[in-house]
Amino acid sequence: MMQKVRGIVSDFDEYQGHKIQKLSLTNANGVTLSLLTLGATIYEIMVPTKSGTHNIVLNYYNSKDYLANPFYVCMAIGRTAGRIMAGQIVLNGQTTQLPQNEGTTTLHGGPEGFNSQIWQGKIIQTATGDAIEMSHLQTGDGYPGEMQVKIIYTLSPDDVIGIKYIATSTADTVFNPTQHVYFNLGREDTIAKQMLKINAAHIQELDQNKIPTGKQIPVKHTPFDFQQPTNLGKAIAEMNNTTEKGFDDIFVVNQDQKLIAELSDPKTKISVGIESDRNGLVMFTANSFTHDQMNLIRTKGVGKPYEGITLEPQTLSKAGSTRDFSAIELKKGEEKPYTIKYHLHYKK
Ligand code: G6D
Repeated sequence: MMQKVRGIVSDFDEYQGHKIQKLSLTNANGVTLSLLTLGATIYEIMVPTKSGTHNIVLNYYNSKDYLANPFYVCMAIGRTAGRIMAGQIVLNGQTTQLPQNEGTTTLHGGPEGFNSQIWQGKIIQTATGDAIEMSHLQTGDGYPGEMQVKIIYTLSPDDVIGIKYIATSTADTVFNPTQHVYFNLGREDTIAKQMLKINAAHIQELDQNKIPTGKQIPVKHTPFDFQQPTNLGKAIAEMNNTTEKGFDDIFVVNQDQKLIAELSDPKTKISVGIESDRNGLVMFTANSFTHDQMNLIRTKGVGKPYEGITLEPQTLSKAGSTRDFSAIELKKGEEKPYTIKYHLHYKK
């Protein structure tokens, strides 16, 4: 009988007078998923390898480090991932002005987004063993309606991490959550030697504020073509003449295959397959990581460009200049769950 997944809760540290807890799940293979109640942040994904267990996500020494910079490292993102032009949402003909936290844009749910909240965490029981439930009543963020949010994190006996976002609101609102996980599957400071495959033939055209214009661009014969496993160092080098000097783009994923993307490291033999029930994937290669303000454990207290790569499943925004929010609308009292899965593979 396969040993069930076990969950434990421990104290991590304090943030602004609040106790921050760490909740962990471990399966019989020795894989561990850990979360912090600050920002429903994925703190560790530990996989067993020949040379010991390896953390494949970026993390900090302290809770305060997570909010000391604008990079949302491994944090839950919501109510809406991505950027909202002029911070204005239009629902039922009504315009709501949201707080703007990137010039005139609202980024990642604004200044009171999911990442900035302290969530209630608890271990719950499921058929395959323990799971982690993070819950929070999202109010005061400027969005319509009070939103009760639950995020259920699971680790299966066969090494699949599941994240299920469930929300209900007291008024028609918008909901497009994601997890801003920075993966680094190798033992190096950067992801340059890692390979990426994305099942997407187009990216969204973005304006100078990184707002989707509504136009899609074919990736064929461009540095954005990851339809076959592609070396990230080479792809990033092809972006050297751009202002971004790397990727920060929205891929229009084909949902005809189980996985929408796969990241792998040829040396550690670790790979992560991304599964999603939505049509968009943001990829950001940490181009603007700074030397200071980033007390990252991997690089002993500093941040380095390309230290990790985010793969953020979400619903493609039609909004942009079209102001159409129908794709991410959540009607009053409606429940519209979204799921992300990380399929872990490694060599023991
Ligand atoms: C930068 O433009 C990028 C975003 O996509 C990313 O989410 C953020 O850094 C952390 O603003």
